[in-house]
Amino acid sequence: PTSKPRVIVTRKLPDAAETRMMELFDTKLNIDDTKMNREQLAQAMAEADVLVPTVTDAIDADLISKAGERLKLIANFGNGTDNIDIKAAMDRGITVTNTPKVLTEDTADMIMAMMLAVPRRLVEGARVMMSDEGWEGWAPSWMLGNRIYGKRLGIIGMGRIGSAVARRARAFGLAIHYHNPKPVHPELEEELEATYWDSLDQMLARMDIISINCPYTPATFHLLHERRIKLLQRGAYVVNAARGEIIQEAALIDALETGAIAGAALDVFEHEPAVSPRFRALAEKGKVLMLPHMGSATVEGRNEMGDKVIINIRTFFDGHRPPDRVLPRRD
Ligand code: 8YV
Repeated sequence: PTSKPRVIVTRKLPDAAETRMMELFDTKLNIDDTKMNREQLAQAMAEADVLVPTVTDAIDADLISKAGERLKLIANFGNGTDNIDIKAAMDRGITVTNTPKVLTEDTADMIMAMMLAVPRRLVEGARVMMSDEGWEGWAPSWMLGNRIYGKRLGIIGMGRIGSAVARRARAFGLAIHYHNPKPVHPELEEELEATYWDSLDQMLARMDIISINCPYTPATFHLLHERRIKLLQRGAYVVNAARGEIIQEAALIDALETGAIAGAALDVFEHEPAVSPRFRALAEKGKVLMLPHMGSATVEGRNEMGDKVIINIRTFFDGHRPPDRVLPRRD
């Protein structure tokens, strides 16, 4: 018997985090990094004092209702907590934490790369250089993309990541517009020279680029649905490194196939890791850039996420409120 909390980690984490967790807690790791199925998750939740899941583990109300008496903390290795039913956890007296802030800048960097890549045809160009045929040489009207500078960027969700994107985008000469449940602090709005749109519909109709930066909640499921996608301009680009479920994917694909919008850069998908073959066909044509949910994937960021998980667990078992406690949303 040990007085250390029993911590079960669902996926392989950075080495440093795992080593530290082994020292501090009675830790069960997942060295193979094989995704746990429902029964394995239920088993883990029956034995653990603390579960450390990731975005690939759906910790729903049903699993939570079957959790063991001793499960007291779900310390998510990730910022988004849409994988966890926080209300159900709270009702059972289980605290939920996440790993905010440490992945903000990395994710914003990736969003900028995505935002530039499709209009400026980065992948198409790189593909030419890697092909057997090779490069035939410069030509005045070859590989022409679309200008970014001076365009209007509409950010859906001006939180930490949205603001970090806005700061970068300003340096690229983009005009910042945003839609949020409510306007951000006037000082931040002034710093970003950002224009607030109360009406998402009205903003969508006027933007050149849309970046999705809101959390996925019941209120944002298919926020960008068919009718709203139809409001977008013909030359518009959509960037999504938030959650796939926020876009009605079938409607986005229709708009891309018919040329109703110009392109999309997507790091997340509605049914990931499955991806529609129609998306792949669009990617072949350079209309879509698809990335495998790697927006926050840096060595530094993952280590810092590990540190956060550990601090949250330690603070909790020291009898204090963990720094990154997550409460259920009111919407
Ligand atoms: C993480 C993410 O890789 O943190 C998030 O919300 O989507 C990703 O950046 C993932 O959550 C790890 O659980």
